[in-house]
Amino acid sequence: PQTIYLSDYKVPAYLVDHVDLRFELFEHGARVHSILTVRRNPQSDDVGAPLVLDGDRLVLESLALNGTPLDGDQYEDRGDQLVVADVPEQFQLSVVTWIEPQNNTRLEGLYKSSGMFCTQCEAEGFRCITFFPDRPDVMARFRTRIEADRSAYPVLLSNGNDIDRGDLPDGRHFVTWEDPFPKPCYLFALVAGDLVEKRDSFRTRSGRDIDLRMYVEPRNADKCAHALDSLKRAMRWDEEVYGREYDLDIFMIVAVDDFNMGAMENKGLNIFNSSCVLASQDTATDAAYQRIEAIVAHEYFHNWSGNRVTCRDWFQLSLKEGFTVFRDSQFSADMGSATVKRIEDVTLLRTAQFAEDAGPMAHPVRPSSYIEISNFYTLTIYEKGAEVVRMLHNLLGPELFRKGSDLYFERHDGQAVTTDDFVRAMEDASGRDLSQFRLWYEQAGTPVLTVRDEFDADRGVYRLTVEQTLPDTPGQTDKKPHHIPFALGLLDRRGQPLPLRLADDDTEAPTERMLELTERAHTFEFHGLAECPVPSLLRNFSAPVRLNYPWTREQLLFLMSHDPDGFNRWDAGQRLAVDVIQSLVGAPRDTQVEPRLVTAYRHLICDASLDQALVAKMLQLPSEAYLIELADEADVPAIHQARERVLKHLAISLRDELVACYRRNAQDSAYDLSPLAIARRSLRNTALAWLLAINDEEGRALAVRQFRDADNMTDRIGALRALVNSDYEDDRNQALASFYQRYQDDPQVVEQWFSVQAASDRAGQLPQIRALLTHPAFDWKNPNKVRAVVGAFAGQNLAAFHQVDGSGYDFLAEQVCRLDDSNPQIAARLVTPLTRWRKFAPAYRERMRAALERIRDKPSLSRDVYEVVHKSLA
Ligand code: DPP
Ligand code: ZN
Repeated sequence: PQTIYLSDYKVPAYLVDHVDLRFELFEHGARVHSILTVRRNPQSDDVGAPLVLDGDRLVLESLALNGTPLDGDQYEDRGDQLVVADVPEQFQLSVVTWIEPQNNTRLEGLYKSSGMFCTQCEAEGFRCITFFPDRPDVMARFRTRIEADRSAYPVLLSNGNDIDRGDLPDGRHFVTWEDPFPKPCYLFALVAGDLVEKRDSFRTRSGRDIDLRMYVEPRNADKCAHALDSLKRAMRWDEEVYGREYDLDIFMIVAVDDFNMGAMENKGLNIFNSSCVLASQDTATDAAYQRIEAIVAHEYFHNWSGNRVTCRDWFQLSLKEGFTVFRDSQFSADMGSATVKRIEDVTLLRTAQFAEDAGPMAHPVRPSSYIEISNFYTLTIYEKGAEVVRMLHNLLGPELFRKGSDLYFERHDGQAVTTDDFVRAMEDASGRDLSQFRLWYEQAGTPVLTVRDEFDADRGVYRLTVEQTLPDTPGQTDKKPHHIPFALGLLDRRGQPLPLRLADDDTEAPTERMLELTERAHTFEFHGLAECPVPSLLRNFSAPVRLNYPWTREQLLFLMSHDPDGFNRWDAGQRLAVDVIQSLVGAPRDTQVEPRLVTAYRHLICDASLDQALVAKMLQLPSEAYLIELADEADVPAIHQARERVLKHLAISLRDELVACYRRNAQDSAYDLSPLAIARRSLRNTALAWLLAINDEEGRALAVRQFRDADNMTDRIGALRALVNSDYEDDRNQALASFYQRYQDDPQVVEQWFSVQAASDRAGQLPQIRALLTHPAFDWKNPNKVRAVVGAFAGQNLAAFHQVDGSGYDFLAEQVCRLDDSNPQIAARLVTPLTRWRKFAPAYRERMRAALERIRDKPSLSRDVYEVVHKSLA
């Protein structure tokens, strides 16, 4: 396979102004008629270049230029490209292709999912539909006519406005859609199915009424309200916070069961993975409700950050994704608890993105090469990309940042641009020099900040030295220092914030500062201090870095209860727990568990005056995945045991407090989704999980009762999970059976049922995982099912996956190979846990590498898996 380089970028030789599409949809295939209105690009110096169109697995039926059919010697069909050598300055090209959506298991382009036709064109799926310059800097106006059987496909949708519809012979009908906004073909969408429509409306700030329509299969008609409400909140929020108003008259959402991604922001016609949009009290957890709200908002926000202003090429993917993730995280923070949202984002970043950044697939936020672009929809592009935008927000402050985003949208509306254009808009609006900041887009790897401090009691000066280093990553060494916003505060011994005087005469000093690091090392002196303060560093995680400071357990305990920054209060607790667990990894059995950890947790559980949402988060011990990420040479069973030991020690020591906590937080009013109600459900389910981890009989009775009586999915699956992870084998099996019995007709709930088992070291050992793969509800063609079993096993059930005989790795390799031919995108995703092989203790490492080699040696490996495996082994 070929590597594509950013440095090879050339403007397109031809532009397409208009696309006229006609789809004839049948059960045995689809005929796609396309008429492209093309002209030479005046910006291109490639004069006389042939017209080159992309295509993938297409059967070309006919080709005509300005109405005249072309002979075989006037064009060349190279399989992945259609080349027409002699074309005039302007012309119309008519192309007819034949495709087979019913056999499309890759779920790219046009395919069928539970009886409906749907599309996924980002990044390069449109070329699976018809020949086209499939690149985001070619923006065209689309008109789309869809023809299909009327009774099987009463609903026919595409982008924009429906301008015509009618009947055709043989029980068929058509609808024509026109999208007035020029767009790249990756934003094209089509849906045809027997769907019910849920309607709502939204009045924009300028007084236009927007028709909101959601389309789902009839059985899901009662699961649309949350998505539609979320959509309206997102529309209002984007007007208020970014000044962005919706532009078409209709906004549509469709739920599809078989979908590679979470959702897709097609212009005016967002298509969602059912699991990211459908919700009811009985079937969706609190986490799912929040995820749906965030994803609906994310896709909606793309209408400006992605669609109106799009990417010049796929190296710029983070231009739209990083910015849009930042926007949706701001939105979620505004809708619920901002601190909790920050904790969740940072947890994901530190656990998974830092791991990616330290592994063989490490790449900059703006990569400079790729083999398969689908492999670059990564945590780095999305989550680190969002952190980079957040740092701009931190450096500029909210007003200048808004000025910058206004300028960006105004300057580039209707254009396909680069991350550099985004930074320039921020620069021009703020007057700040961001040239060093741009390195965040170019350099891969997570910076490490090492902080030292000393107190000069005689002068009352506290001196803080911050050094930054940037690790080497594949293809990048000797990197330059980053421009880093570093927020901090200092506390006195009673926990009061101290003024941060950077000079002696600093009288009105603030108690929190956003320092800026630009050199390899900085020393800051804080004056006028009577005692040595406790530093609160990198508040609210002001930059995506690893922070090293020699915290004492005393300091961490102090910050856990005193830091005014909620995020840092949580982080102090995490650091303490990490320190305690790490000290037990491989330690003798009789090593004591830090008693002050128990005291601190007792305080969290018992003090009902604390912010319960924050407490619910603080009670979550650092995950095994995070502990592995922090280890130099991870010994997974030892980490697993040490973590279990701490958890059980806490549960035994705090047994009565946990029961009291459970009872105090029992459901006492109607189900609602307020942050407090969510926190209380989280607390009672944590209490249950801990009690069952120590085989507590009362806990077991509470779990069985909660499982039976719950009026919502959070509580029902919380009890199920606790039982599944307990030693009560009969209860576990009974609960699993009754849960399945109740929800077997609901694919989204069955997915949860699969993953509860696959992620559990009790119910998800290899033989049980293999049994799940042959369960009647399992379906290799459905990515959610594959993720729920294979993904959850390898990604969450770490002690079971990391068997010293390598059986877990062999299993994963087998499933990757099995999926590679039918759905290479998902297959490549599944490889991820193996890519980290260098991170593990030698016995494991070698077997992980052997599994990668087994995948490498599979005949006819897809480009997707090829890239991940070869880069991992390099
Ligand atoms: N569907 C993906 C997202 O919205 C790709 N655009 O992030
Ligand atoms: Zn996105």
